[in-house]
Amino acid sequence: MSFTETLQSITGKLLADCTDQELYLALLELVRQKSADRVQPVTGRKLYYISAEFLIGKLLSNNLINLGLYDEARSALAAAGKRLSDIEEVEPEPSLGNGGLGRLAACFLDSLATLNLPGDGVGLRYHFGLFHQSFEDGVQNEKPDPWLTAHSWAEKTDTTYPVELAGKEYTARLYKLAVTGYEGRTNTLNLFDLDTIDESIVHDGIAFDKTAIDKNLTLFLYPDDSDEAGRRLRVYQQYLMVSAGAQLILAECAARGCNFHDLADYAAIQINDTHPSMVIPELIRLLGERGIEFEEAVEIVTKTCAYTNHTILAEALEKWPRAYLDAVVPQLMPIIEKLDALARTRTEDESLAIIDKDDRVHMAHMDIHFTHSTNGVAALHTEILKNSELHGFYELYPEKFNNKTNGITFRRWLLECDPRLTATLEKHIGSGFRKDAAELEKLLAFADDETVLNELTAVKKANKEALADWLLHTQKVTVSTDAVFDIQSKRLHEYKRQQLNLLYLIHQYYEIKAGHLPAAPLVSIFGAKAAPAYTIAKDIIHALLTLSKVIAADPEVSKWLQVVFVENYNVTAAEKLIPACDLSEQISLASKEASGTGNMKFMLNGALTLGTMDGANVEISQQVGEENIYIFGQTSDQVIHRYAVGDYDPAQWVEGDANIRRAISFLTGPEMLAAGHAENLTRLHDELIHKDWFQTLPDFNAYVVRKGQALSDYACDPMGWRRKCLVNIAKAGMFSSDRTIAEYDRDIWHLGK
Ligand code: 26M
Repeated sequence: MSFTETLQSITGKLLADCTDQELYLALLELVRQKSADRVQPVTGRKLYYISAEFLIGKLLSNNLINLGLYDEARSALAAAGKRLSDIEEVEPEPSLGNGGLGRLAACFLDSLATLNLPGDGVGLRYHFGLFHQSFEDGVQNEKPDPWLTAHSWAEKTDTTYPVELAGKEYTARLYKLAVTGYEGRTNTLNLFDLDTIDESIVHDGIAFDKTAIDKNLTLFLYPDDSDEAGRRLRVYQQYLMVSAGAQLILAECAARGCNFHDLADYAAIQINDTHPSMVIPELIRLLGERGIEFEEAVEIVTKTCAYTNHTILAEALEKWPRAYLDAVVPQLMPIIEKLDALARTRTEDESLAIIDKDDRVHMAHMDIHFTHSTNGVAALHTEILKNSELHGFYELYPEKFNNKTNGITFRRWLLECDPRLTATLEKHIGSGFRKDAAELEKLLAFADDETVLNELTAVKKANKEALADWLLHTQKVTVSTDAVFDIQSKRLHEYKRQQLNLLYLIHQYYEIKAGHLPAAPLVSIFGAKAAPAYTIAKDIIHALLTLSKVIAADPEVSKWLQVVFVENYNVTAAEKLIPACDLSEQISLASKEASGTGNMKFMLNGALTLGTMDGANVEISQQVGEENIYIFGQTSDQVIHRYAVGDYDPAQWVEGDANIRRAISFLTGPEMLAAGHAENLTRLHDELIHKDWFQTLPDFNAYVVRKGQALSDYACDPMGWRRKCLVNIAKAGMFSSDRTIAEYDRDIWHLGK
């Protein structure tokens, strides 16, 4: 049967007579059938990647590409007068993650299946993903973001497990979502849910009754910052995930012949940050029910589990008050206490204990003591863990610590999102890079080939036109594709320093007014959601939206400068923004961004990085060489030292530097107050002058200079610029998540063996 015939046999009518919705459902069904054909039996060790977030994004095109059906599907639809891109619009995005951590989990699933490794995900089936963001009166507004439609990728199963929360029994139901690799096998993303969830209890945006657990437990993915009742709900969610997950793992292993004493020969469990850490005591509890003594259970669990740390930010490291855990998971507390006692026999250092003197349970500490591997997510991050944040643990268990620099799947972040670049690469270096990212280096042979460089320029221009179209249709803004497209898209956090970019833009506003024109016009594009309770983050969004209005209303400045804040930044938006970017903003305070993965996506799509020596920027810089990246600012050592001394005083920088003073004062000046809200602007102004916790001001001048250099290179040396872009694409191979997964397998998992 031809592709058209197969599809018509599903729809029961001619493709030309189908709506986009009907075609979407038919393609979904077809992909399901083809994915099922690629399920393979498991032998030896199988991975369970357990994570509170899987930011999978839309799946239709990704699955068609991985199944090798994309071109066929597109032509069959075109022959019937339909466009695949229109059908893509029908699919709602599953935004089941906050940002990098969740997207990493999704990239890892793709690479596991592509490398033919047995590796499933374990998580939660949230009814709403991260909230939908809209801007009203210059302020972020949050609404539910539904993705579960009558037909969705996650299929209901008959498998259920009992889970006891606060002494009451609930029933966790398993849903399965097929994950098919590129020319690879099909694995499973296992998502748990309760049948009793009631979406109708959501009111006024994303508010809901927090007490009715049976109705609300899996309603929402938690934004990474929330109130007291929300934090308590997180413990409920986490235990639902790990208890159902652990029962699933034990059942699957038993079905393959495991007697539980040999669990580590059947399963490897990767704990993605501390959200799933309760899987450790839960497995010990379940093994106990199956007749295994505490000491042996601890050994088995330690051999089976490994832990990944994704941040050094103290406010993000989970420490649950014992009272919470006593209330929600009383069955785990005796085990956690025994683990704490056991850990205390290994060290006298009180700071390494699981339960501290204030009766808080440190989830990361439990992970490090009772798993066999702790890894950081970029070289610098792992060094900081070993040398400062987790130094005591490193002294106790040096053999457990290792680095696994993050990566991204090139299927979604090159083949799918940038078909123009993919085709151009293929023309010159063949198609080997599709399976082996290291082959991108072949492009270096064309570094001085003007024809190739011109083709890359044409690709970028076409992608910028496509983005301009999309911005016009979705955001109602017009941008000039002759300008430099400068993009900062990522979660809104003070440590990521969108406020540094904001101060730069104000500085440029003044410079242009004074007749000091930049080398090139600039379109400065932001995409970012702020956690609903993160006040200053929301103030930064407000300041950028207000500045955007002020500049747009000023004909003198708007010829040279435009600020665009894209509403509801998500994976779908990222796929539009990244291929069109000239300059990628990666300007976190050195030492604070564990890795970053957006930095890799932009580089792969031929953008140049303007960044600090932080996270994986350090490795990007090593790969491309310092002449092909714009680095500025304090080093992580300088930052860590400044924090240690504790003498940072932003007021001194404001007093000592007229440009800084001018830029900050503008926030509460007449232009901004006329266009925005005094309360938000004043709060941000005061925060910068009195706290500036992430040291924006010491990096301000270096940032202005380096960004000026980038703009002038772009304008004055276009061939030199494009050559740098080529080197970035060619050197992106090491940031493929295939490389990352191969390293996890080699050093930690040993799958299939
Ligand atoms: C929460 C509230 C206020 C400020 C910060 C947070 C917060 C920060 C980090 C919460 C959780 C955080 O860590 C988890 C996380 O998402 N880490 C990200 O993981 C990615 C994948 O490894 C890395 O690329 C990112 O650098 C890292 O921030």
